[in-house]
Amino acid sequence: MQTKIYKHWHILGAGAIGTLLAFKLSEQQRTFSLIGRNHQNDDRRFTDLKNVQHHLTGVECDVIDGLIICTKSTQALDAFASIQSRLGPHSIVICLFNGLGAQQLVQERTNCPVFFATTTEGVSKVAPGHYMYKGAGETMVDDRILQFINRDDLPELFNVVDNIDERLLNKLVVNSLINPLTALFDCKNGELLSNAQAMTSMRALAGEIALWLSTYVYSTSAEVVLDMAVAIAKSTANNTSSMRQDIQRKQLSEIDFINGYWLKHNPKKLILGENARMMAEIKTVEAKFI
Ligand code: KPL
Repeated sequence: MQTKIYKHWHILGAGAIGTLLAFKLSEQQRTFSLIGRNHQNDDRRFTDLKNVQHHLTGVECDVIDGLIICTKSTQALDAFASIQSRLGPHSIVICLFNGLGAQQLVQERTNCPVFFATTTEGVSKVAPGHYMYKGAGETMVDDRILQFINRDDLPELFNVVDNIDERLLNKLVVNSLINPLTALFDCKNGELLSNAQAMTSMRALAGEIALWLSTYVYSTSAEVVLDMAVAIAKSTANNTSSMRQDIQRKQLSEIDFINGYWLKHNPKKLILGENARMMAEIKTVEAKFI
């Protein structure tokens, strides 16, 4: 099959991961448009791992061929709808955001091919419009994308993988056990491990999610699920989770697309009381400022 050439990329969402992508593309001497909240090309500053600061400027380009959505999962569908009229017959869409569920909503809205992606890159906001690279990670995209695009046209940071669904589920497991608890206990990821109440809750979440996975996807145990989250809580001990950051900034969290995913996709009505409690408690906190 003849593939189109994708040289210019539109990045929807000018936050931490969007800015990292813009930086990686500029390093490859590729052009990009970085579309932020005001729908214009946003300028960004980015400090790389060697502590060198870069000024990133996008290029205006009306027609969108390659689109990477890096918004919060809560904003992905609205943001996509706002630029959808600019997509052409060869457009392809990559969803690179936390959680699960919003990707499917984007997919249902368009006839363009939509590919799921996930990342473990560490980038933090240090000032308005300024982001800093905190730790290199891995960014993975579904290898089915190669049916539509040459490998060389993909931004270099993407690794193509044949098990993106499994990787997204693993990330969802980790986020479900760590993120709401760090937000509710207002602590760093590693501090959960010495908090008896948080660990009791984490164990209950692990049991419910192991039941969900064993019922609908693959057989696993609460220990395996818990170990996965404990390992990440240790390796990111000093991190402030994305959900704790959202709550600290008085922004809507991604709880609907994290713990909410297990509850929403549960045709056998498994009892997932601790996940439901996390949802309710985070929503109670959000209701105070939204
Ligand atoms: O992905 C994360 C998040 O904060 O959303 C973890 C892995 C928990 C790291 O902070």
